[in-house]
Amino acid sequence: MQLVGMLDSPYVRRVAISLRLLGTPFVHRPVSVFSTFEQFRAINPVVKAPTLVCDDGTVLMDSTLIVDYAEALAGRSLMPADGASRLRALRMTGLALAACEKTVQIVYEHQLRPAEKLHQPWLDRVQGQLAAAYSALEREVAGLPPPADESTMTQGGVSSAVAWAFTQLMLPEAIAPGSFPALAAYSARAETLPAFLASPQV
Ligand SMILES: N[C@@H](CCC(=O)N[C@@H](CS)C(=O)NCC(=O)O)C(=O)O
Repeated sequence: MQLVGMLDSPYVRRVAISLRLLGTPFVHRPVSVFSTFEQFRAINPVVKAPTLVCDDGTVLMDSTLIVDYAEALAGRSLMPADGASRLRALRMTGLALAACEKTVQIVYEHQLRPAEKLHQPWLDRVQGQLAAAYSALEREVAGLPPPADESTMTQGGVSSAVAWAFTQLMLPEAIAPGSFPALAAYSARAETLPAFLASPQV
C-alpha cells in the first residue's frame, strides 16, 4: 500500500506512525497537496492528505479511516480494549485531532488568505478553541507516565504527540510549552521512539 502526503501534515504523520507501530509495510509518497497539487490530484481527485492507495487500487482518505483499515488488516488496534483506557484514548485522540484542525485553520488563514481579508473574530475564535483543546489534553496527559516504549503507545498518545509537534512547528508563539509541561514532556519522549524517528515531520 502507498501512503500519499507530506509528513508535515499531522494527519499523514499519525498514519505513518500508526502503520509503523502496527508493523504494516507501506511505501511513503511525499506528494504535497499544495506545491504538487496536480500530481496529488492524479492519485486522488479530492486532493486530501493523507491518501492511502490500497494494494487492490482502492483509494482511501481521512487519517482515522485509514488507521481503521490498517488495524483491521493487522488484526490489532492501537486503541486499548478495556473500558476506562479506551475512553481516555478516545478522548485524547479527539482533543488532539481538534488541536490539529484548529492549527491548520490558523495556518490556512494566514498563508492562503490575502492579508486584507483576514477575519480577526474568526481567528480569535479558533485560537480560543486551540487553547481549550490543549488545556484539556494537558490534563489528560498529566495523569499518564511518559511512554516507556512503543508497546505502550495508544492512538491517544500517538495523536497527542503528533498534534503537539505540529502546533509547535507551525505556531510556536500560539501555545507556550511552559504552560503545558506534561504534554511537552510526553511528546519529547514519544519523539525518541523508532516509529516517530522514522516519520520526521521536517
Ligand atoms: N480529517 C482529515 C483531515 C485531513 C486534512 O485536512 N489534511 C490537509 C493537509 S494537513 C489537507 O488535505 N488539506 C488540503 C485541503 O483540504 O484541500 C484527516 O484526518 O485525514
